[in-house]
This record gives sequence, structure tokens and C-alpha cells, in this order.
Amino acid sequence: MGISYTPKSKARDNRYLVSVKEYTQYHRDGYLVVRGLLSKEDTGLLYDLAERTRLGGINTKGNESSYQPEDPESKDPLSGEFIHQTRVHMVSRLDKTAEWGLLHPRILDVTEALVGPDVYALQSMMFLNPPGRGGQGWHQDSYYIKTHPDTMVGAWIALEEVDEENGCLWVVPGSNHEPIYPPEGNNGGGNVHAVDAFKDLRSVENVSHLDDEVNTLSKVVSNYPPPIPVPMQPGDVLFFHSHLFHRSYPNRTQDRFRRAYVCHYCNARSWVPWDHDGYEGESGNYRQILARGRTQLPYAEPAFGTEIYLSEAEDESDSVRMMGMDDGMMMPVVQKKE
Ligand SMILES: O=C(O)CCC(=O)C(=O)O
Repeated sequence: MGISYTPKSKARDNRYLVSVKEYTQYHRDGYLVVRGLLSKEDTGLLYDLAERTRLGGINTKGNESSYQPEDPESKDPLSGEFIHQTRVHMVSRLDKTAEWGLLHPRILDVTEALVGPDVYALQSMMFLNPPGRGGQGWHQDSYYIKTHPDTMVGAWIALEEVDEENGCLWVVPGSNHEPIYPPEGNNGGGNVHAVDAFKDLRSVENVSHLDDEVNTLSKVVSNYPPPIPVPMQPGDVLFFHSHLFHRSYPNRTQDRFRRAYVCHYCNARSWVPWDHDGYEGESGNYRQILARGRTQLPYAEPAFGTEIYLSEAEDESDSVRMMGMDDGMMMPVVQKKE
């Protein structure tokens, strides 16, 4: 016997309605650019947040040690980027505007259509990428953050014009259909969704490294037609699948930043054994904000009181049974709630 709960989005002015073409493109190619999704005003608020972050106006708990010399011994390909403060993680846990950006209703409108109806907001990253810095080599986001079943999607919000010069994102269309490639010798790591279920899943080294000679995920990338750049205008949002091969290059301009706010979401019925700050117990679900729909799993509420629009469906509804008819058709038969 089934339950006839039908998720119903809360009505709202200015709701973004996703077209079937957009939905299909996202699931086929692994990415979707929604032009002008955020208004000029809203993009401006996030741009100001980027500037406050850059100028140290947000307490980033030990991250504020900007512009220190890079550790040449470090094996972490991203260490230099953190040291030089080209990106700051989880600003949404530190700042009201950052939480509002993570839970922006129009971004959630799209996310709900792509991976919903139930949506967790997982994480936020502010990228600053000053001249000469930034960039992240080929990687898949679920290599770092596991959601199980794997339903994660990223939203890359351009806060200013981004192009090949200042380091826009590059994507490999269709690579979202690949599994996650695990690190060398890692038993159950790299967040492969079904460890030991593959016979020929090769391991990769130095994922995210800027140098394609060292980052061996680039060998798998080379099986595809040439990657494509995604130039964007402020307020455009790129939604990208968490298995998509993607990368960025360092900002090669001398006088332009490349500011972008990047957030991640997943279906709120997924187990999330991840939390940026560490967690207690078997999962980090209780730290993830329920942003749309509902869930039987633990969840967090917005810490700064950002308004969210959860499901409007009634709490309990009638049950539905599928009955076989003489002509072979299946018919739903509603059983009224007492
Ligand atoms: O914006 C960038 O430079 C890299 C972002 C990225 O690859 C990611 O968020 O997964």
C-alpha cells in the first residue's frame, strides 16, 4: 500500500519555473546555465558579501591568515589556494547574507526541479580569485562530499563578469554519467557510490591539481570532446552535477578579480556522512538545512532566520493502492484516512 503524499511547492511571487528543455539539458549534459536568475540587487548583496569576506569583515575562524607564504612541502593541491584566501568555506554559517544567498528562493526553485522535491542546502564557498591566483584542476564534486544516494548539485553564482581571462569554469558535457573516480589505494574512499561494484574503475591521483600531467583524472577527461568554457554575467547561475568533470584556471588578468559564490545542495532523502566542521554520530544530516519539501531524516534550520518555503502538502493524506484491472491496466484506488 502506498502513501499519496504529493509534495507541493509553496506558492510565491517571482518563482522561477524550469522548462522541460532545461531539465533535460541538465540531466543529459550535467550542467545548466540560467541567465539572469538573480536580480541586480540580489547579486549586488552577494558581491558586497564577497568584498566583506575579502577585507576580513567576516570571522572565518582561523582562515583570515591571508597572503602567507605557501608551504612548498604541502601535498594538498589546494593548500596554496586556502593560504592565499582565494576562497573561504562555509560563510553561510557565519553571516546572515551568506545564509540568505545559500537559501536564495530562485536558486532553490531550480534545485527543487533538478534534484527535489526535498532539498538540503549543504555548503557555501566564496571565491575571490585575485589577479594571478585561484584555479582548481579537473575534479568531480562528489569525490569530496558524499550524498547517498548521490544527488548532489552545485550552483555557481557569478558575482561579476567571468570569462577565460579571469578564470571561468570549464565543463565536460556528458561526463556527469561517469562514476566517481577514487584515489589510488583508497579502500572505499573518494566517495565511489558503490565500492567494489565495478570491475574496471581506475583510480586517479592528484585530483584538483592544476597540472594535467600530475592530475590523472585528466586522462579520463581526454576521452571526451574538448571541454568548453562557461563565460557568465553577474546574476547568471551555473547548476552542475556532482559527477561532472569540471575545472577552472588561475585568474590570468592583472587587474580583475573573479568573485563567485558557490553553493551545494542535494535531495533531502539522501544520507549525508559529511559536515564541513566535523560531526557527531553516523551522519552529518542534522547539520544540513532543509530548504524545500520535507524529510524523514534529521535536518537543521536556518541559523540566521532566513525565510524558507517548505512543502505545503498536508501532513497526512489518504493511502493509495494499485489495483490490476481485467484489461491489464493498473488503477490507483484511494483508501480514505479514518
Ligand atoms: O570556481 C572555481 O574556481 C572552482 C569551483 C569548483 O570547481 C567547485 O566548486 O567545485
